[in-house]
Amino acid sequence: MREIPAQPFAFPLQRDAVALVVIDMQRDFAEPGGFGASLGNDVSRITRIVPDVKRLIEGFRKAGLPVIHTMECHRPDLSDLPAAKRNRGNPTLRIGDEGPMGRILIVGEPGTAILPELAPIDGETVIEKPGKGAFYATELGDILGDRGIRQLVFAGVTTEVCVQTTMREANDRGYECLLAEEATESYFPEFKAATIAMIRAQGAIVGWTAHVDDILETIN
Ligand code: C5J
Repeated sequence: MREIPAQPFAFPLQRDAVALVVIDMQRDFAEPGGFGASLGNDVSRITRIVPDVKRLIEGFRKAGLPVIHTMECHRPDLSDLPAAKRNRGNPTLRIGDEGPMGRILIVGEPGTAILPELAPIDGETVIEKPGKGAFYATELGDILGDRGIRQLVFAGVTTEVCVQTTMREANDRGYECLLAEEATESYFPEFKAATIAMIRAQGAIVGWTAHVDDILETIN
């Protein structure tokens, strides 16, 4: 069995049962005028990880392993957007409002799209999710079950919100989870560091963390 060098100990790779899950690498989180920026965040932190996310995606494709993309987004009629979510955060633009890249976080709008450098290719699964976690109100659990996936490598944004929420639920659902450290980012460096630390604490209580280079070398 191949092992990926990881923290707190080596990750026991099952090459026939692993998938990459790329969380929410959308223009709305990475570009000025989007949702992330409307909350007062420095979005340049997110664009800086694009080359590492791209390397990871291309490595999985080259290895013939599944790549799954998620997008945080809502229906145009906002029927899947609870008031508790829309009204939170006091942003200058709320979810559903018309911004410079179209309606914020609404399916089909330009700003909601995945960054072009990281765009899904034919055959890759794209999960549209109304929550922070990728299992809530989506078909992700069924898709993974149908494909016999038991291990998930995570990349994307933001580390402590949508990535961590998804990873924690995946862990509860019995998946072995590995976070690619250079391929995830937060608007708050201290939140990224804390998330990485808490994931791998207590003997990998939520999962493992590893460097992109080590993941790529082991899968290929
Ligand atoms: C947030 C996300 N932070 N994708 N979404 O609202 O992490």
